[in-house]
Amino acid sequence: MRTSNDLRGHLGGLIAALAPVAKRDGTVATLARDVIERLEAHTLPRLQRPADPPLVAVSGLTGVGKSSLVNALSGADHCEIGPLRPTTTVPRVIAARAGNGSGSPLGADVVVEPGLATDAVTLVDLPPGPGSELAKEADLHLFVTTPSRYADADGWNHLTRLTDLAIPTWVVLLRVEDADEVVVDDLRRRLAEAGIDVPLVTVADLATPEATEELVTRLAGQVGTTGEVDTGRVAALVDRAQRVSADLNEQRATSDELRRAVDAAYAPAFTAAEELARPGHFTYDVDRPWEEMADRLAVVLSHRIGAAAEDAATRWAAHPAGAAAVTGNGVGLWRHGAKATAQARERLRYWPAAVEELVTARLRPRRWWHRRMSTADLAAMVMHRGRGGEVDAGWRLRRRFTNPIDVVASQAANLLAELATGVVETDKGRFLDRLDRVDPTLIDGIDRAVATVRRALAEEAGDA
Ligand SMILES: Nc1nc2c(ncn2[C@@H]2O[C@H](COP(=O)(O)OP(=O)(O)OP(=O)(O)O)[C@@H](O)[C@H]2O)c(=O)[nH]1
Ligand SMILES: [Mg+2]
Repeated sequence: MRTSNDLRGHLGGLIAALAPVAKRDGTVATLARDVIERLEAHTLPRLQRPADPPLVAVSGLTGVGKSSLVNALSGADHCEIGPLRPTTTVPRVIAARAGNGSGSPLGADVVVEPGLATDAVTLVDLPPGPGSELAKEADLHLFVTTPSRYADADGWNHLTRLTDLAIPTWVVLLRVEDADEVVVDDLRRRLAEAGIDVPLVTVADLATPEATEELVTRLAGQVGTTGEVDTGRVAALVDRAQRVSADLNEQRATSDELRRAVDAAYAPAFTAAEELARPGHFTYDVDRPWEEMADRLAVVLSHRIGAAAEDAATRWAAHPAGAAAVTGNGVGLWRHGAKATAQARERLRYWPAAVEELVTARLRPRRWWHRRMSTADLAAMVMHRGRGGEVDAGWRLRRRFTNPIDVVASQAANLLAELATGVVETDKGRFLDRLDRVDPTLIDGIDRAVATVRRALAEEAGDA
C-alpha cells in the first residue's frame, strides 16, 4: 500500500514533467497530452481503488448492437434496444455485484443485478461515438462492430482514438456466421496494416445461447488483475512518456543542425559588418554628412545580408526538416528581410548620437576653465579618428582629456560595428525564429520522472 502511494506521487511528477510539452504544437504534444489524460483519467483513480472490479466499457458506432451485447453479458434487459438511432444517449452502468457498496466512482443510473459477466465486472453501455469521461476511466473497451460495418471510416477513427489514448481495447465482431470467415480475415489484415495490436473476439448471433461464451471466459480472466496494481499497464504508459522525451531529443538535434546551417551562412555577413566599421576600411570624408555615408554602408551591408539569407535558405532546402520552412509563407527567407536596408540605414545613422554619448561619458575635459569644445565637435573628432583619419591634437589638447582620444576612437569604431552586426543579427533571427526551441531541462525532467516511476514499478513488482 505504501508503494502504491509512492507510485501515485511519482506519476504526479511524471504528469508535471510532461505538462509543458503538452502545451506545445505537433505530434509530440499530442502524445504527451494523451499520456497525461490516461494517467489522470484512469491510472491515478485506479491506483486509489485497486480492489474495484474491472470497468469494461462497450463502445462503437450506432446500431451495431452494443446495448444488445451488454444485455446478453449481464443476463437481463438493462439497456434499451430500439429502432431509432441512436437509441442509447447516456451511459448506462451495470455495476458488478462484487463492487456492491464499495463506493463505486460511477455516476447515477447504476443498476445492480447478477449476470453472467457482471458477477465481477462492471459494464458500461455507452452512447455511440468517441465516448464520455466515463469511457476514459474504463479499464477495458469493447469496440463493437459487425460484418456489415467493420470497414466504416468512422469506426476506425473511433478505434484509433482509443488506442492512441493507450486504452486497452478488444475488437468484438458481433453476428458472425460461418460464412463470415473472409470478413474476420479481412478485419485482422486491416488491424495489422493499421498497426493496431488488439485482440479480436467474434460473437455469433446473440440469439444463440453460447454466443458470448468466449467473451465471458476472456472477461473472467480480466478479473484476476484486480486487487493489485497492474504494473504492465502503467509501464506501457511510461514507455510512451519515454517516447515523448526521445522525440523531443530528436527535435532538438534537428533544430541544432538547422541552427548551425544558419550560423555558417550568416558568418560572412557578420565579418562584412565588422569590416565596415574597421578604421581605414573606407575613407570617411569629414566634409560629407554622416547620413550620406550611412546610406552607402547600408546598401553594402544589405547586399551581404541578402547573400547570407540565400545561402541559409539553400542549406535549409537541402535538409528534410528545413525544406518546408523555406516554401509557402517562408519564401521570403531566400532574400534579406523586406526592412533590412531601411533598418541598416536607420541604425548606422544613429552612430553620431551614440558617439556623442560615449564622448560625454569618456572624454570629459579635466579643466573646464580652458576653452570648451562642444560635444558635437568632440564627437566629430572621435568619429574622424575612429574612421582612421588623422587628428591634429597637440599635447595641450591631449592633456585636457581623462582618456586618450585613440582609445575612445576605437570604442566608437566598436559601437559602429555593433550597430552593423545588429542588423545582421535581426535578419538572421528570421531563420532562428522558425526553429523549435526545446529546453533541455524539459527533456531531463521527463527522463528523471520516467526513471523514478520505473524504479517504483520494479519495487512494486518485487513486493508482489
Ligand atoms: N440478428 C441480430 N440482431 C442484433 C444482434 N445484436 C443486435 N441486433 C439488433 O441490432 C439493432 C441495434 O441494436 P442495439 O443493441 O440497440 O445497438 P446499439 O449499438 O446499442 O445502438 P445505439 O444505442 O443506437 O448506439 C437492434 O435491432 C438489435 O435487435 C444480433 O446478434 N443478431
Ligand atoms: Mg445502445
